[in-house]
Amino acid sequence: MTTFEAISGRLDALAIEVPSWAYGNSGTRFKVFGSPGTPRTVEEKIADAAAVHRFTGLAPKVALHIPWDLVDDFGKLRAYAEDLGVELGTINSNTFQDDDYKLGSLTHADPAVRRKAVQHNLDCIEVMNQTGSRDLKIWLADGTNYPGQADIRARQDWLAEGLRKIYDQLGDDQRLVLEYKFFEPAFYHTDVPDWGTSYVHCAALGDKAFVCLDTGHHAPGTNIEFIVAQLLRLGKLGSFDFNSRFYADDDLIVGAADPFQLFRILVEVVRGGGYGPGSDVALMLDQCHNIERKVPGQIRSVLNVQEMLARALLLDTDALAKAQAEGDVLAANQVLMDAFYTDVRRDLAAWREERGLPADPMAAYLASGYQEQIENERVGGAQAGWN
Ligand code: PSV
Ligand code: MN
Repeated sequence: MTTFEAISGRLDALAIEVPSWAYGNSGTRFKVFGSPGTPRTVEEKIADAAAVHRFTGLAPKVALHIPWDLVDDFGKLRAYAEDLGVELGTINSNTFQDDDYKLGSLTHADPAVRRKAVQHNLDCIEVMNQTGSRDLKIWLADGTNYPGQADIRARQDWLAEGLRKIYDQLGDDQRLVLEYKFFEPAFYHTDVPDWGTSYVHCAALGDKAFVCLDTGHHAPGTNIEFIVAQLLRLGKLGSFDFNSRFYADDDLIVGAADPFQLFRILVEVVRGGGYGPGSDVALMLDQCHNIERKVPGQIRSVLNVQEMLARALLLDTDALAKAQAEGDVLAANQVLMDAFYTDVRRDLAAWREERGLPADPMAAYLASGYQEQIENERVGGAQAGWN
């Protein structure tokens, strides 16, 4: 059995990217509840993200969504973030909230709409040049609701053409990550529904294109760790959007619905070289806090990732390989479960203290007065949300 002491140094490499929109209001189609202290500006979102990093030491980057986080001067925003101790991360383009995109964006039958969607992504690359971001993340709401509604084959060709135009404008150190999702908002077909479709387009584009895996974007029961293993094997896993779900794309706190699944995913991440100083895989969150407070919601999320990562690192890979080679089904399963069932919470508390972090980041946040401060200060103005 591997000891915590043996793996504790490896935990230092954990750097999670939090989404700016997690700090804004969100909800379902039934209701979006406001909450006291919700940011009104992108600067306030970044301040909240910086608080998560201050208390946990785990979240040094914030992902932005354009146009939700559009500002006049991204160089200034970058300096603002850096002063607070965080960097600006992935730039998410948004071709799903404009009336023109009702029937598609990069896959729309009208070339003018396709051009507009391409141009928006090129504008996002310009933002990346100013923020110093590496990744452009593209998720398309494109799809249809009824059989026969559109030419699903032609749409793949238009998609390939549009992605090529975007890809060709990437700088040498920039990447495109293409996120897939099996349904919603479209209910019959989606133009990038699965990892295979994303992989096909990324492989055609070249070595700066990668697949983005959002854990909430699969049919129930899908073996996500297998997809992780396959994409790492192919060298095409670019990033994660971590969240958890009970039913569809619930965007709940990571590890809340199924901690064992999170563990199994992280085991394959570690095994496949997707974690650590040599890896370019971005560990991002994509979450919404509809009813819980948002900053502690993010703190809980990053702590859950750290906890399951520690358990994944504790896996006795030699013992596992031996049992697998011997075809010892029960022993192999036991080795895996031993790591999963290991309670690392006290060890992690000590690990944090050794690094000058609060042993219990959640308690430290709640005692810090930050929540009361933002609730008192952020009065008036329009609370941020998905607009
Ligand atoms: C789509 O459901 C998605 O996962 C994409 O990443 C979007 O950009 C994001 O949600 C917004 O939260
Ligand atoms: Mn996502």
